[in-house]
Amino acid sequence: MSCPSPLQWFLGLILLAAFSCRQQNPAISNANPNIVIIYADDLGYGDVSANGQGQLQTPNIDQLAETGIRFTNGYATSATCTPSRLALLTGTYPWRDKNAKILPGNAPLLIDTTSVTLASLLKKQGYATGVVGKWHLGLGNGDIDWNRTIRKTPNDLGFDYSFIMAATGDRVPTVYVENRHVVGLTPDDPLYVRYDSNFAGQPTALTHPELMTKMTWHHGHNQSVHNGIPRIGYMKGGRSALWTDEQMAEVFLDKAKAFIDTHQTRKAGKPFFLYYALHQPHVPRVPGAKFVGKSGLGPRGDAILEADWCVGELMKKLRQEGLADNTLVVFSSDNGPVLNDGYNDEAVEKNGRHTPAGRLRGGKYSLFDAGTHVPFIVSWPARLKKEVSDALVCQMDLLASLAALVGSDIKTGDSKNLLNTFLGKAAKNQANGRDALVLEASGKLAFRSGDWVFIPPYPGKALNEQVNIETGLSREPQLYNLSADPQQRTNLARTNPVKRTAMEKQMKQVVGD
Ligand code: NG6
Ligand code: CA
Repeated sequence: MSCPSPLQWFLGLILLAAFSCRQQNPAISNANPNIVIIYADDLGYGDVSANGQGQLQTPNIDQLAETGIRFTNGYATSATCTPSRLALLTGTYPWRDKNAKILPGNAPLLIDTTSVTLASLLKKQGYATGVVGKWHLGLGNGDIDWNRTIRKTPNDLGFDYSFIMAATGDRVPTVYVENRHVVGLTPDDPLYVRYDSNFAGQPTALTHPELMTKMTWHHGHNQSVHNGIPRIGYMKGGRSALWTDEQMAEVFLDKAKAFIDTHQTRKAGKPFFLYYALHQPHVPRVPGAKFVGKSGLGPRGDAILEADWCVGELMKKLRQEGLADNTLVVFSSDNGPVLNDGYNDEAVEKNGRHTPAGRLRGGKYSLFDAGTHVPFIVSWPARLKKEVSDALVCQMDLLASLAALVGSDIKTGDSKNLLNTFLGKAAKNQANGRDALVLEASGKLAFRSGDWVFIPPYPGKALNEQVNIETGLSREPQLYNLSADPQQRTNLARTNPVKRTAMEKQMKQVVGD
């Protein structure tokens, strides 16, 4: 028998390499699906048509519920953005960290770089990890020079790739940060950011109201103006890097798709985790041209239709790459809805009969249910059947649950392993979700246990007049039974002291005194 020729050797080696690559590649397995978390900003329970309580149509988000589980008792931990995001990524109650409140655009990174995050744990299990969109968890050490390499970014928390806005659309700096650099910044026009006082000689919405060509402010938002829109905070220079709000949805979507291209299973031989943090429908609501006027509900409704389109485009990309079946997608929102959040954008005037919070009481910033009770869908076509679950689940539980899914043995704090609930194996009743959950709004806490909610007495106004949302604060203790009274209309604290005392005691056991 003759020896193999060099060409035969070469072909043999290629075959061997291809075979061993398949052996090592766990990505297609059911235990290691790709994972995408799509996280909307200020989207209410009733803003998603699958939940059946509003007037808007969100067909692409609804489609996720066709291939998975729609949770009717899904919660963010908090009624504002930063704390909810902290809990989502670290699996820890945000009220344990006194700095976990709405951050300015120049805040230091809130999460310790030694902490376990969703990204770091999945990376450890062999995932390629990326975040695209709204960050709002701080960057650097608090003294960022935006013109240099930024030292502490999502890339220090387990993300291989990041393309983010630092805080919110209404906060400076209005630039994108990719990994450790401001995108498009040129040295001839450096960028400076401050929140305490303006830079000498720089215009603001107060000194130069004529700069507000696209939107005027209603409350707050009267400092630096960019793209005809007044913002929170002061900014100088960096003109080459400033974003265009109308293009933001496409910019983030393109980066999310590019991440899938770069890291998608077949090329990189790894599963991926993408945290796609949409900006919509947070203020300022400036959707792209094709969505303007589409909803009939003004810019807020249009921004939601744009968000729905983004979801559809991302799913289309997964299908095109043959990845849709084995990708687990979680869709949720960081807090409840608000109409007037500081701009004159006709959100109130054009809302019509739409109910952003569905039938729930309150909204963003509120301790009432709509502050934290949000849309929550888990889709995974390869594994899940369409189902509606009323189990009590929280975004904070994704950490322990996904850890269990990918075989990680990390220790988690407040995060509960609800993998069976998220995968629909459990029966459809609350016994399979959490027993209890602490809810937070502006540092004040409420407690849900089973169907019951207890709100301790707090000083403070019952109505946040600026946004016209009930705060949930009262000097009287409040006790509601959500199964009989989802709108929290009947306070049972006086008529059912036994339950009230039990709830109070249970809450203290979790929160401390
Ligand atoms: C508030 C802003 C509001 C919004 C919110 C953060 C004012 C008057 N209001 O302080 O417009 O930016 O912060 O929203 O400035 S969140 O969804 O990121 O938590
Ligand atoms: Ca938010």
